[in-house]
Amino acid sequence: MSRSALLLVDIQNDFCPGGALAVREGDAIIPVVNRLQPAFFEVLATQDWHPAAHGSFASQHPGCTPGERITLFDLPQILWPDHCVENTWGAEFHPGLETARIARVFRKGSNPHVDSYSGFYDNGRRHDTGLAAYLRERGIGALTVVGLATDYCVKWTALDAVAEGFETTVLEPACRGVELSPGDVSRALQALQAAGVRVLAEADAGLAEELIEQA
Ligand code: VGL
Ligand code: ZN
Repeated sequence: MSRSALLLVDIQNDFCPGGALAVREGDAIIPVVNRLQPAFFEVLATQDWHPAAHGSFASQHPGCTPGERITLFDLPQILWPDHCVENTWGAEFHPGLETARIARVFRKGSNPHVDSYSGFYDNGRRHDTGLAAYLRERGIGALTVVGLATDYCVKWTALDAVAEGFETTVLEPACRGVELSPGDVSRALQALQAAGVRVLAEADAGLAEELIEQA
């Protein structure tokens, strides 16, 4: 059986209640995620890490408000509140997250001109974080993706993982979404399944843990 890694996506203060881009119940995943960690060969994380003047921030576009859609250097872009600004509290991992086992952190979103939802590539697929090469070097063939937010960074990370040939699982009880429009989370999960990602749902949570314990 191939080595399996757990990828913690953007479990940062700004995506949790009290943060700038709070995801409903974002912090509810933390005990679940902490419990899962020891079952994996390796634990990795991504961190949304923006300069203060990032182009995805509505504040950088006079007259625009968060949630609006614009074109940013030829790519469609949803405007967000200022969030996960490098070296600020909002960009730090949530204090409840167990970080001692994290072998490596892949930061994304540092280029002010392009957003980066996936932990593998920016939205224009020009910059590579090195995650795919890292997994291959370590002999990791399977990736379980958990974290925030289901409909953005979890979704695009898992889609890239499966496209890169990794056996990819998303554990629904260990993810929460933004839901800018109602139904975004369920549409994201459907898109993941259609792409060949194994999505383990709430009802399968016990099963998910069993599977992981056997891995
Ligand atoms: C995310 C919106 C903007 C995420 C990051 O982590 O899902 N969403 N930046
Ligand atoms: Zn961001």
